[in-house]
Amino acid sequence: MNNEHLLTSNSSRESRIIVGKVMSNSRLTPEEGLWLYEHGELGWLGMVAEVVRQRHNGNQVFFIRNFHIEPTNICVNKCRFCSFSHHFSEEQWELSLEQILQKVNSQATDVQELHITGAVHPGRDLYYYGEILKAIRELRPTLHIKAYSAVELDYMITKAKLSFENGLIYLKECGLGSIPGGGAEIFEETIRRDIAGMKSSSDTWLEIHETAHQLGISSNATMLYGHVETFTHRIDHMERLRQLQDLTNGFNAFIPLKFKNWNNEMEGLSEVAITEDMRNYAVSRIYLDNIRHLKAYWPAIGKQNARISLSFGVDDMDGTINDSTKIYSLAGAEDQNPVFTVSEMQEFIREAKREPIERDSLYNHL
Ligand code: V47
Repeated sequence: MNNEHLLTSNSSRESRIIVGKVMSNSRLTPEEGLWLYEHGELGWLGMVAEVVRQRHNGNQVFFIRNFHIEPTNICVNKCRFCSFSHHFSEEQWELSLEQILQKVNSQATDVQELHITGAVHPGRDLYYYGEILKAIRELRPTLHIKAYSAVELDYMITKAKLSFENGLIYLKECGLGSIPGGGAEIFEETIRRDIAGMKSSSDTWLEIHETAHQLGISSNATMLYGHVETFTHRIDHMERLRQLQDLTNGFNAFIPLKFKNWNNEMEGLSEVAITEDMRNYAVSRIYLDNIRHLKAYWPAIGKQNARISLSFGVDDMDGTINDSTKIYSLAGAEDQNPVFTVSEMQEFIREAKREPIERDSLYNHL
């Protein structure tokens, strides 16, 4: 029995049409995407997503040796879902440049990537963040710096009264390697205003990524799900990303981020079930036909759930992280000290019957 037959036996007309499209590598419409969320049976969604994953990435699962630096929790924004900023924490703090460099220095020399993201500090500017990049590059010239979400970039570049293009050119000259996917939240404007207040608009987020891509700076895209958004909002979010990717091809990976409900203004909301996480991975994999990698950010969902996600379209396990991020532990993640050694990661991927591939930030195999 071939795959197509397996996926369409005993099934509805809609599911047969969708399988036909996936098999012939044709694009799904937003209505079909919504149908997947509303009517797709979970096991079937997993099988269809796995067809797409295999087409993009064969049997390979990627990971990187990486660590995070979160420079401050002092933030001009007050997002209702955030447990990290000073608004919801007992203390305000900011790392000095010296402390940042100490953190870089304490990492093994074979670490490939540093991910810098944090809060939007009202007292800092573009040139301060440029100096951070320059100092890190001087210390570790081969370390790839994936830094500053579009929301941080919007604040610092606007404050410097530069165009996004010129601000990004300056940061690239200072050592910026790529841009992380944070700050996307949910693009639909009503929900965005509700959960993320006056944070940069969706159009601004997309414009900054588009400009970066045009300058040869690649990036990631996230989606915060499992709060007050609907399936229609998730499809709208992915549709906007899919359209931008058609133009630029600059997104490396899509990263669904599950809303965690500890210690923030939205703590009255329950977290969605693991089945919903898997449904979301599968639909993302099927719908986003032009973004090659789908990442399970294991500090957010836990290692065991990340393992299950490998059967729902995921091919990227992010990285070793080395206990260097607090964004999720403060929000109630299972892993309060997120660490994955390289051998643990390789074993983990092999247990899922996949081939572990250690990568650099641009997905070259190492
Ligand atoms: O934009 C904050 C999310 C993001 C909560 O590019 C929360 O490789 C759930 O963007 N519950 C920042 N999510 C982290 C981020 C990221 C993470 C991993 C990899 C990459 C990448 C990027 O974290 C924020 C927001 O969407 N977030 N608080 C919370 N309570």
